Amino acid sequence: MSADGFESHYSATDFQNHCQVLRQRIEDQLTTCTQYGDEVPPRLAAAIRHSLFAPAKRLRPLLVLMACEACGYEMEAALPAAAAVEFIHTYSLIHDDLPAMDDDELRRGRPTCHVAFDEATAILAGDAMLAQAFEIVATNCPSWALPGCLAELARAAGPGNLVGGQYDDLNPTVLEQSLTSLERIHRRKTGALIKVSLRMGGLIGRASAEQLATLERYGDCLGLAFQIVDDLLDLGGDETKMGKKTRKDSEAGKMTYPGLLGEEASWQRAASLIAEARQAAATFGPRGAHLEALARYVLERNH
Ligand code: GRG
Repeated sequence: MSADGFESHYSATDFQNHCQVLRQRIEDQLTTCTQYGDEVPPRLAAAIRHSLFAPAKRLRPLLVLMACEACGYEMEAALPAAAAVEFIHTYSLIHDDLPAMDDDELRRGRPTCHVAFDEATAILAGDAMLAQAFEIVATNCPSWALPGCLAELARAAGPGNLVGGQYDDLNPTVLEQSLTSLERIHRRKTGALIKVSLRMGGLIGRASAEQLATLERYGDCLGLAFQIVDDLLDLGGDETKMGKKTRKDSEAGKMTYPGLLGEEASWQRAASLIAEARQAAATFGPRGAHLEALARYVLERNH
């Protein structure tokens, strides 16, 4: 039993080792997905690989695999969905970094796609990755999960979630300076992809309705906590470890959790969300141990 009262099934080292094994499987799947033929312009392929294979945590694909595992199903079946969600996440980072949006020069420790290549190439690399994500799911997802995965992934990436959340984040109004509107933005901009990762893993893992609801609750808490920690790291994190410019949001006067709640209360809110996520993971018994450990990592991460 750990100091905070939760039973720990794995040591931190065991968990890190397990994540390394899963990450290698994810990298292999991403490599397979980027074996392009002559019809793909080489420079476009290079731009996609530049952003996709820069050092990244692979949080969302890990969630797909761990959710499938929590339901007791062979996680191999979830690898294509795991790759697809990383394609969509990477596309969103490439477009977010463009001059028309966040205008960033550093991402994942590398020059952003439009800096390393050019703006048109970065836009097209993102467009290509979004479309390819659906091809990956459509052609590789187990039949029982296919309609659900396609529809839910499209909804998470669409105007009511990822794109809508990004839109509101870019167009804040004075009226929106409240915790409710901040959480509304983040549930869509960051939370939706995290939640759909868990739901796709569950659908592929033949989860019951009750298990899917638990994964969703876990995802809700994890997604918000992830964003709060992101805001806190943006304020006090190490730029080299983060692989991107920090303090940008606070300097630009953007609405952030520490800005609205203060640092101490933000850490407390993140910790209580993570405790709730861990309780949800614990209902899967030992098979939920990796999800439980991952939630702990989200609170303790430094990049
Ligand atoms: C362009 C439609 C569109 C959406 C962009 C990704 C995004 C939405 C905005 C990025 C702004 C930001 C810093 C959001 C905070 C949460 C987040 C998505 C962080 C980056 O994800 P990580 O930490 O990164 O999982 P890695 O590189 O490890 O994958």
